[in-house]
Amino acid sequence: MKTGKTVITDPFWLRYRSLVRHEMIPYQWKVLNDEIDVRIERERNDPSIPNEKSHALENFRIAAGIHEGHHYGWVFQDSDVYKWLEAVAWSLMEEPDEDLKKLADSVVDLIALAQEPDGYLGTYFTIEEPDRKYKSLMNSHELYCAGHFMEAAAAYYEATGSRKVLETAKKLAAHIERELGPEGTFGYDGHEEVEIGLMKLYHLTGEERYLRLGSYFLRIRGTDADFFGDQQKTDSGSEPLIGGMGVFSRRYFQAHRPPVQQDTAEGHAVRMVYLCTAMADAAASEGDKEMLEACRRIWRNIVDRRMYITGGIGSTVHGEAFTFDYDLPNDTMYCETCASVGLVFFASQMLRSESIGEYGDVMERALYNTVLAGTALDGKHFFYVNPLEVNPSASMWDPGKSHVKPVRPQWLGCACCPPNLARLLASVDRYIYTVKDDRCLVNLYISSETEVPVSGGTARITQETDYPKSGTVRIRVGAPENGAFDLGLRIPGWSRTYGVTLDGAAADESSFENGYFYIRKLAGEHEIVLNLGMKPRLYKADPRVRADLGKAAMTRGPLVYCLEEADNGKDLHLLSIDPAGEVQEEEEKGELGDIIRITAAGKRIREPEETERLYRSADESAVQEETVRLRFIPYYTWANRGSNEMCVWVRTI
Ligand code: FUB
Ligand code: ZN
Repeated sequence: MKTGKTVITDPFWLRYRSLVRHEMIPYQWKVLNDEIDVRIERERNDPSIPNEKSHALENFRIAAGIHEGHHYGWVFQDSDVYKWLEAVAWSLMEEPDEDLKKLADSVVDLIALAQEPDGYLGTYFTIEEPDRKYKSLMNSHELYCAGHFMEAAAAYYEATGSRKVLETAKKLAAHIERELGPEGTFGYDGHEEVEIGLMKLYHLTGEERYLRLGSYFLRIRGTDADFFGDQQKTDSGSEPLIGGMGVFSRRYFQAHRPPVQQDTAEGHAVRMVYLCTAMADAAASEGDKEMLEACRRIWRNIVDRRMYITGGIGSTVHGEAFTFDYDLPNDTMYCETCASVGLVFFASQMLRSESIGEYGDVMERALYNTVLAGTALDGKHFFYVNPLEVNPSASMWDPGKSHVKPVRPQWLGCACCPPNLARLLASVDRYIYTVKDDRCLVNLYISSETEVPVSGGTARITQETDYPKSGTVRIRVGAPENGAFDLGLRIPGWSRTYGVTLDGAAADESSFENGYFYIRKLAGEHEIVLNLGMKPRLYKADPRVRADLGKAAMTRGPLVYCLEEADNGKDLHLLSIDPAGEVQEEEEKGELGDIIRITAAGKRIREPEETERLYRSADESAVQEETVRLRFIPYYTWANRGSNEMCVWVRTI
């Protein structure tokens, strides 16, 4: 069941929503339309990465026959436009704007013009290699782009009622169904996403064919002996669609076995979580137990062994991928912004099947840390890769760390992350609640007003909070007198102490179940107050995580903190924290926004006076240390003061 429109009134999130609407969307439009001169950085030192311009909208104009020319950019460049359109849709739902709508309508017109009469949509193949359509699905991203268009179309239709966008998406889905559906040629995309798009079309229209086609792609994946290899043998294209992909095994594409038989998070991280998002959606929509079980197993593997404390995933730049259990290096990792966006999607879909607070915890961890860190505070610079430790000299001189950027670029050769981030931030209201039968889960604490369907009518829910600065959340409920529903408040895993009152009296403590505190059988008007302890807390990693042994990470509420050179001087590795020392919180309104800064007792190793000897005997080298105060800032605010060192994990004294 869907909630009604949720109106966000929260200072923390209103700032981000306004940033998306007034900075990101116009800025990204100008970049996608090649209207402004920005420095487009390659995401790593790889000269084959196209970085002269975006050309994303121009590709559509050429495919539509409006302009002449060639396709430029990645074979999946179209998806940048679709994600932008989706961000616009969510933003219009929040804040109607005729000019923006007109602009977006013109983009819909352009997309429809670029669509071929039979429904095919994909500018690269229309312009450059029409005979190669669907012939090289390992790398072509045709269905990936289609999925993003379907998602955008569903959101844009919801926002504006545009028949054109919906008809264009349906025509595309019908084309895919004809060509690659159960009656067509066997095949699935190397990058999962169309499955999510089809599910969105299903939810929007209620037409079962989209659910069936999405499930079909999920089911046939990995059932073949070597589908991608076989397609390559007959591929007529002279050049590979994406260079260097030959080194990857089927595991990279999650095609080493059927998804329902997979147990661990393998391969490209974004693909993995998009696959899981679609499977979890199908599981919730169809009650498919096998898919739910697979999602549970993969979830456990990610959360227990392969996820960073920041909610980042993907331990290596090679294939932007997962590696092996407990391999979580802090300075070479990938932690792509899109991967954490996908983790939020995955968690949210799991909540539809099971009311388990951990899904909300991970959603919150990814959202408030890696996802938010993906944008600079100005909304016009973006991280693709979100490190937990940075030394700008290493990024500059170590070719193995060229992907670890110390400051957010204005744009990237592969620009998948910036519009992905925009569409999530613009739709964050959709992740606050999960409503099922007569149960409403409050997953995120964000000041807002909403209406949820309950038996006997509609319940109004108003949240007031200054979260994540404060841990106090005041929730007012207005439910039908003759109805009754259960409200579940997520008690975050990080919260040691909490209290709940109902109309001023302590609520029944036995109501805690799987991470949610339930106020049961609510009818009529009530006020509930949740108090979460927000004291800063140090975390340690499982000792099997080599990179974090002997180190601790500072947190406060859902926020992970970090040290930056700007506040602590150079050579952050010389610093250590005293876990028993005094910790202070300071409210600060400045260049990093409205934050709580944390200071803690620590030490700094003094550099030896004699600098000639790189190594000295252990018995003559007692380190000299001085007492210092370590100054921590929220991780999401790092890299907003120029290039400097940063680290999340700090040695303990
Ligand atoms: O392949 C399309 C997108 O580009 C992926 O999701 C990102 O990881 C980047 O490789
Ligand atoms: Zn990305």
